[in-house]
Amino acid sequence: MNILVLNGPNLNLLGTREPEVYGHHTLADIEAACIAHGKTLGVTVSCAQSNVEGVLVDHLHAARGSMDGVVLNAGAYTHTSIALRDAISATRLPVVELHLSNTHAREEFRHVSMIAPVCVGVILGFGAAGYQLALTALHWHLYGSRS
Ligand code: CA2
Repeated sequence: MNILVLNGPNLNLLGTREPEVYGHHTLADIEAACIAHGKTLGVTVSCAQSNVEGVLVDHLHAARGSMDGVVLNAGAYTHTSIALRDAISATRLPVVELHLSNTHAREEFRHVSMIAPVCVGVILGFGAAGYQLALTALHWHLYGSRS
């Protein structure tokens, strides 16, 4: 099984600023932990990050045919991007929406997700551990009923 962990804008800055909101882990730490957790699940994890909306769309398109599912932290594009929503629908892959912070406990504009309706589920508020939770959830979604 192949899973893409895709991160959106500004998440390359993790660990450098706002640790009270996003924690102390860098994106490299999180990606390494995802790959290691994937091994315990028997999953090959690939990671990508972009600050550019269209590049994220391209990653989703490329995932079709090569990946079994996607863990997506779309960052602020979560709240604005119909293009990402359409790309998720187009891939027909199961996508888990993921956020480090509890977006519902923050500003009102973060309470809205354009992508949640086309994702299989949402995990938020558990910091970096959320990525492992999302991988486990996606593994369960794909194979849980068979194992
Ligand atoms: O909580 C999350 O994971 C978010 O997706 C993070 C986004 C935010 O726009 C979403 O509402 C919730 C922002 C990521 C910004 O990351 C930074 C990391 C370090 C320093 C500054 C920003």
